[in-house]
Amino acid sequence: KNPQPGDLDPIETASRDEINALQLQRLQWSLRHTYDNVEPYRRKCEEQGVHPDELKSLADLAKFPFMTKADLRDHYPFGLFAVPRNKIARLHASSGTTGKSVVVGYTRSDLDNWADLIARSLRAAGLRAGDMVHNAYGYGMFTGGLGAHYGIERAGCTVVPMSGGQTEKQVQQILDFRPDAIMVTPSYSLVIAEEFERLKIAPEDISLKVGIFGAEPWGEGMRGEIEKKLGIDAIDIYGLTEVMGPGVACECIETKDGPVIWEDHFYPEIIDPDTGAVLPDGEEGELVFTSLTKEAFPVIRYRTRDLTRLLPPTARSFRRIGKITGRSDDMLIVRGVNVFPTQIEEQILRDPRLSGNYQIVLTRDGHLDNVEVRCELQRELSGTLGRNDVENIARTLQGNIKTIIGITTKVNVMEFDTIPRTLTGKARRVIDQRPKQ
Ligand code: ADP
Ligand code: K
Repeated sequence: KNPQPGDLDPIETASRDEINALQLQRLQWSLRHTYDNVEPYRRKCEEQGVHPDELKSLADLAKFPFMTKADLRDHYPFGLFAVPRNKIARLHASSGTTGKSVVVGYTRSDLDNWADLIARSLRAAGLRAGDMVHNAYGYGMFTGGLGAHYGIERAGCTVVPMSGGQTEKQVQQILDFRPDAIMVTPSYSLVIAEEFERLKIAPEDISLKVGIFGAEPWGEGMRGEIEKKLGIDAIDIYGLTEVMGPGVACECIETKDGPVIWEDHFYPEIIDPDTGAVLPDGEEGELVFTSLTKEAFPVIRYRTRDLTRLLPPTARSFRRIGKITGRSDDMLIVRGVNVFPTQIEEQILRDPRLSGNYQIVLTRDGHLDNVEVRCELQRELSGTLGRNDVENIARTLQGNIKTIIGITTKVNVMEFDTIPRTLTGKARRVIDQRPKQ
């Protein structure tokens, strides 16, 4: 399990001084590159009266403006790219705060770095060239599937590009091909584990030795359950589309004590989400990332909205992130997919027969998240429609949510005024009954 000489990139065991020096040099390049080529960010800097020349130390970064999801929405789709469109080798997308998704781009060199960092993450998870990896992250516009795919290849491993869904087939293929590792969301790994149980296959008879899990929060309880049921080491990988995708940070198998941030490519800060002030390491706040090497879509002080802490180095010279304890916005993560309540609201408002009042109820059924959308008929229609009409409204809404947001929901169309209003007039839109991690 322990890394052998040659398994690690030299910077992974470098001194703090060496890391800081590399970070400063790359940060100066990244800030300048963004300022020169991303007009909306340059304007933000001008408004705040700061210029990249003023970045003389890492701490000076605190003077520069943040980037947020709203900036991505305002400049949808390509307005924050720092290279001409014809230099973009690939696009990916994630969910935005309104109907528009967040679109990100990569140059060839960005894709190269991404593959390198996933490969480094796999080595951190104890994998070596020649190992076989079953990749059950969704392929497509999501960063998970293809991001992991090219990194698995880069690590010299055999990739099985399975993608998500079709649990029985996933399990059959694992039995037939005998992969060493699996990459998948933690919740779906337990669905796969259940299928093994159903087939009466004991954990020690499953070929998998390691699983690399991310895209949604999970805790030590879930780690224990996954490890026991699949007979593996369960490793936490963290990332987000705007910053790159999976592989911004990954846990090491020697310590399993929180994802190690690949600090030679991403500079982390923790801020107070209300004031924006930078907090010392160890204190809980909002995680902020600045990309150090990205060409196509550099981010400066990108507010992830993930709440966590920065922890001191252990297995590598880089700092780690603690468990993600929550979010400073209202984004929900449903089976690894990011969902904003306003996206569901937008689909409800498309149907003039529905009043705008609604509630989203999240529950966990076995290991998977279930979403119920409760909405109401307009006052004048209430009590006038037959069962078929009401079911029709529900089916249409369910279909629109599935096509546009990508999640399966149960839609419940109710009579007018059945969803409770609060005295403040501000409805409680989300009822999250999923067990806490
Ligand atoms: P990904 O496909 O890597 O999940 P997205 O952009 O769709 O990328 O979602 C990113 C968000 O997912 C993060 O901001 C965080 O809230 C959540 N997330 C990703 N990985 C983890 C993880 N290992 N632990 C907790 N939350 C995670
Ligand atoms: K996610």
